[in-house]
Amino acid sequence: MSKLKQTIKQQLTDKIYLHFGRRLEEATKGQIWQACALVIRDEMSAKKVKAKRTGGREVHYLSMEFLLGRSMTKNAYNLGLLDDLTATLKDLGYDAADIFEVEPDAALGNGGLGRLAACYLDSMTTTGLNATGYSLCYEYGVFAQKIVNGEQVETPDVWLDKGEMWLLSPADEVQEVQFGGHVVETRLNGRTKFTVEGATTVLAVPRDMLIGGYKTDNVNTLRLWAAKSPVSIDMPRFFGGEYVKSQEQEAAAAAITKLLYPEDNHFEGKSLRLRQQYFFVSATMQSICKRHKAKHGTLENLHKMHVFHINDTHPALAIPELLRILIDGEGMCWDDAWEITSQCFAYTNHTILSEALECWPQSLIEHVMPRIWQILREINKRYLHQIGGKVDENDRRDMAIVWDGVVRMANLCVFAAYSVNGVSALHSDILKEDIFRREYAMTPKKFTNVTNGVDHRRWLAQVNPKLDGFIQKHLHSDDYLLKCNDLEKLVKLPNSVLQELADIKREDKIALANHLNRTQGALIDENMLFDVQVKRLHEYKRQLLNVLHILTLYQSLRDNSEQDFVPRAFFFGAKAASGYYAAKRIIALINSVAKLIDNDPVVRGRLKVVFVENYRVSLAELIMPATELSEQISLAGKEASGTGNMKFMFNGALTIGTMDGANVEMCEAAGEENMFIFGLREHEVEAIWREGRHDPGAIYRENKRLASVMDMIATGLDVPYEDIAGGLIHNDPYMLLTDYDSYVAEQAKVSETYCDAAKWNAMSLANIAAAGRFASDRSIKEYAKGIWRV
Ligand code: 26W
Repeated sequence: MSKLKQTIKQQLTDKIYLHFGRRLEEATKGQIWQACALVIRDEMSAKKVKAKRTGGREVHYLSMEFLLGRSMTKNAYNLGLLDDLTATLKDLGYDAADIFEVEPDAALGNGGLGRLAACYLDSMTTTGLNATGYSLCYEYGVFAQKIVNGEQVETPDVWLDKGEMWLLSPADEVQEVQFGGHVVETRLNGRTKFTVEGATTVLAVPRDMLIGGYKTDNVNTLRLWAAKSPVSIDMPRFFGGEYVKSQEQEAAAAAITKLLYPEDNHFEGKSLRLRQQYFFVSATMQSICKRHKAKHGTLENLHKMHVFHINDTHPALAIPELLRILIDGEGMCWDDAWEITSQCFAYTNHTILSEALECWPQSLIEHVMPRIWQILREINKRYLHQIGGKVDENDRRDMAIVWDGVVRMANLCVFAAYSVNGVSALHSDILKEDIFRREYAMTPKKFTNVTNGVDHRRWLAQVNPKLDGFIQKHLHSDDYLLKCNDLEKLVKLPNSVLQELADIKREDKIALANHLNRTQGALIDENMLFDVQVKRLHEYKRQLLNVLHILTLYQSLRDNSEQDFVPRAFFFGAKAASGYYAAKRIIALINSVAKLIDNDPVVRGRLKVVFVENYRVSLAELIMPATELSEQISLAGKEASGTGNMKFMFNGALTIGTMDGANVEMCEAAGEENMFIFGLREHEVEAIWREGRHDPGAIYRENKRLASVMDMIATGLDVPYEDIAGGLIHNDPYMLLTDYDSYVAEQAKVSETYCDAAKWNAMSLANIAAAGRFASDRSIKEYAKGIWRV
């Protein structure tokens, strides 16, 4: 046994002995997992103590979501311990994969925005930045999805029982957050002093997760705030027999971080959500300001040493909260406080869907945080004054931060932040030309683009060790793990390597098929083309367009079962927000189509539809390597970037996609000949709306093939879906019918290309070779240099 393995074994023995009072041989699987977590956590703590910090500006990344997934393999991999840990477990008689599966996903996020934050934490740490992530310690992450009779059922997602092992609790850094009450103004030395009386205090307890980087001693922290009442029990009430009432205050406080709201790209305006947001930013800003003041004795130089990054508008209340701390806490005048604040914040926009833009009722803000409301009103007044003469009345109305009793968070961010960016070139252009065009005209320098990226160490090397081995073997080094552009060298490889690539894909397909057979009883033939669409369920992402294509193939096979046909397995994985009825109907439809195909001997064996239950990070890690065709088919202009598209690309899948979000740049990088592009371009979509040419009813009447598929959806399945078909005919806001023919034609090209295995594999290699620029290391370097200036 190697020395490292011996050390790990000794440490595991000690942990089991000290924490569970058992001998290693007597430990349960869960205890072995916990012991592994402790060993790794200790290793990171030790590194953190030793880490030397550079003096530059500190980055604080504020995000309501961090979709982390599992941490064990990630941390072990980054520490360079994964192989030895795996081998040690094997020596002890365990299957390491079995132990690693004990860990629940930390699903503290919904989708793209949350997973991006997790990838960025890794890259910030690996590239050596002094950065801290901040979020909430939700007791329940995004719901666990069950499919019952074809429909989604939500169940609570318990993660803390085990996830807690990663968390440290620095009790001396608890913060106090005030809610409600009323503002009292007193005059003191010619100035007005604002205090809030009658407020309710909620404690913010920090739960810190250490984040280790790859091949570096740098260790950063993700700070998750948990809410707690200062009074856990009302003793007189309890002894008076009011047992439930005696604990109400604690319950009310704990409710704040009870669960993550499952709405993705849809604003709900719930009062508890507003409380979550303020709790989050108030605790964060207070703790940073306190630490800074303790060290420097003043907050006057805060902007020189810190930058606060706002991940979409959800943490935007950090802006008035900082003003509050500077004015009410430090006694600064407005102008001085504003001078500092306006140099502290950078804002990233992640969506232009109007229903996703946060607009809070003024009355709610006033009620929940009266002092913050006053500050917002003052910002708005000064902003309107500043733009006063420069814009007309319509623009003034659209640019206002507060208008007609509504507070618009995006307008607040664009005005107060010194930097505003979108997440792909196309998306950033839309920000400049459309939703923020007026602000862009006034302050063009503020606006930039940073195209998203993904952590390729996790999403390639770690989840696809065979592909990682292939790359290292042929590039004769592992440099690409830190220098993502090294992947470009793969283009020079001779065609003789392509079979190896195909063999790897085949093994990964078998692994996925076996897993889905084991977990949900799916029977999948690994010889089929694996065609995958995994992402949140949303009408704009057009899972329904995919269904239209599947039913087109189905009908074509029914009409002529003798035709040459490339067998395909279609995989869907998607959660629908609990209140999103249309999305839930689409899940039910997909399951109906799956059933139809399974029960039909004519198509069975040539078509297969699998709805992957409870799609999440740990499942994505199995799916990405096994995918051959990645579906990125949103209506052009709607998907800000997409990041799943990049993960597939790193794993050698080919993409069928629209010219939307980062697909545009993927196409530029890999070459159009290596992608399957279809559909309207963004400017064409615009023109159709502008000229009033959108007419889905006409398309339905004229396109026989499409009409027949839609009629089947309406009344030809096990249950009717007339609502879905009718919605398309009468409304179709995401233009599925308009793009249908082009999509089906491109899909035919996919099948044709797949028959030429050599060509397919060459295209796959070309995609991997071009994927380097979609690594989050590249994105983070751009943020560091261009935006954070660190
Ligand atoms: C207030 C409700 C709400 C919740 C979440 C509104 C908006 C959101 C997110 C901003 C939605 C989201 O995750 N957007 C995705 O962000 C990814 C990372 O930049 C992009 O790749 C996706 O295209 C974008 O949809």
